[in-house]
Amino acid sequence: MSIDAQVRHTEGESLESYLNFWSAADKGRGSVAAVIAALAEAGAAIAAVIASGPLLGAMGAEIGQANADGDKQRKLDILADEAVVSALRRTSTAYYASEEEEAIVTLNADGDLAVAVDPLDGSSNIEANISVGTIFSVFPASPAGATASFFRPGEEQSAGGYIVYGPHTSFLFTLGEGVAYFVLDPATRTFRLISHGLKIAPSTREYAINASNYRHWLEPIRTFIDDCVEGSEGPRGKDFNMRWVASLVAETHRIFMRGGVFLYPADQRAGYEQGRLRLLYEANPIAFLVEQAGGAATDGAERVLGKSAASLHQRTPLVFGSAEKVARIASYYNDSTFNRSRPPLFGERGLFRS
Ligand code: AFP
Repeated sequence: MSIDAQVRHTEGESLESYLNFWSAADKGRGSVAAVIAALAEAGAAIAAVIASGPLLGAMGAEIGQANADGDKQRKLDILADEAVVSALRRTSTAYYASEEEEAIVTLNADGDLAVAVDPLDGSSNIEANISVGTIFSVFPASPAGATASFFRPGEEQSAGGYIVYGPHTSFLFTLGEGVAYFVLDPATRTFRLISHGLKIAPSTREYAINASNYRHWLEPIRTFIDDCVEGSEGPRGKDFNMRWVASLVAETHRIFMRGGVFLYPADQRAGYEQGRLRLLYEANPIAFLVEQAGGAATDGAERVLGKSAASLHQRTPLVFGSAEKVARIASYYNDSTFNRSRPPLFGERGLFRS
């Protein structure tokens, strides 16, 4: 991890002090700062429940309904959604979009923000005691209403971030001025600053993908992974390592801490034509954070932050992380002459080792 020198913030500073400093610079910033504080409060409450695990009952138990996206809802999904909504009700959030809600919910009609949230990402990992998280994206509310507030390019976000409930609870967010990294102090239940201006290592030898989907992938992804797997004997001329937690927040946090690239591409399974992850409350905030840290995020054809959602739970293929690696993967997509049986191209790829 490398950190930009920033003198105005000190390690251990409270989230409250950090947000007060930021919002004092401009009158319009207060409502965004209040949303970050509310999400932190909800996150601390969710972290406390997760820390108790099965002592509070079977939090990973499916409760019979499928959410708007077709995934089975678990007890903790609902609890997390309720914690987030009740915290946001006390802010100037006009519109709330959630993985757990079929449609946009109006919270405070006079509010000036629109907040999209995946309250509990990776919930299928709960019983295994593997990290799960909350992901969020904040847009200015549009005078044109709820839909227009969300269906716009991700680059118009005011803030984005995630909370990871792992061995400790980490909170990374961006207000468009770099990435701030906080950790929850369990003694005081307050978030304290670890660093400001977090950067993602530009290059990496580590990738994350669910390799059991190999046979469903399209040619560019298969070839990229084949090249990695061949390691020092293949066109890349070096060895790679692979990780897959199946929890987007945990993968993202690992990439922030030590570099790497994450891939959830489109594939040939029914329902995966646009990958698995959701644009509004997963890809958008992750892409915003990653770009703010010097990394990159693409759907293979275009920059994620240039995309506009056309539906609330829209999926998108997602590749993000170390900038050089993301550019390299995009170049596999852009190679229209791709044909694995043609050795010259294989050799040509080998010329651009990164
Ligand atoms: P859940 O919240 O249903 O566990 O889904 C999490 C997730 O959307 C994302 O965090 C992972 O990257 C992805 O699913 C893993 O899914 P696969 O099982 O397809 O690898």
